[in-house]
Amino acid sequence: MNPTLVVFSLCLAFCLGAVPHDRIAKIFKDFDKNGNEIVSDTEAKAFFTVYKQSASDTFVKKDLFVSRWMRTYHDSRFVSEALYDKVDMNKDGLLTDADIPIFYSHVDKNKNGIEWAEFEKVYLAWYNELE
Ligand SMILES: [Ca+2]
Ligand SMILES: [Ca+2]
Ligand SMILES: [Ca+2]
Repeated sequence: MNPTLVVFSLCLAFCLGAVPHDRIAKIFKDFDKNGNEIVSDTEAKAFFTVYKQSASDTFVKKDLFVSRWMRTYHDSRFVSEALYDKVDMNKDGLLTDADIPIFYSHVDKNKNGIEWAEFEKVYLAWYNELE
């Protein structure tokens, strides 16, 4: 195989396959604070609390979430805004503590904590809806 073709094939494999998976893996790792490969309900709540302006706030501001998400995970503004709307599970326009249990049970289908496969499945489903 000539070098140009090798570079092209590598890019094709990497660009199409690996990029979203790397991103999801990083998000999952940030959720899973204690690194036991299961996201507990406490870890899920703590993950979103980080996006509040102050810990006593009752909701996460959309503009803060979006700018921070874009900076941390390099998703586009469009995707980051759409993710906020997705995690706003009760569709009242705000990401609050009330949304987290709904989000949690949506992802954790078999009720044993959120595993990687479950997390990846939901993220990819949401991501693909946006394209
Ligand atoms: Ca964990
Ligand atoms: Ca909500
Ligand atoms: Ca599970």
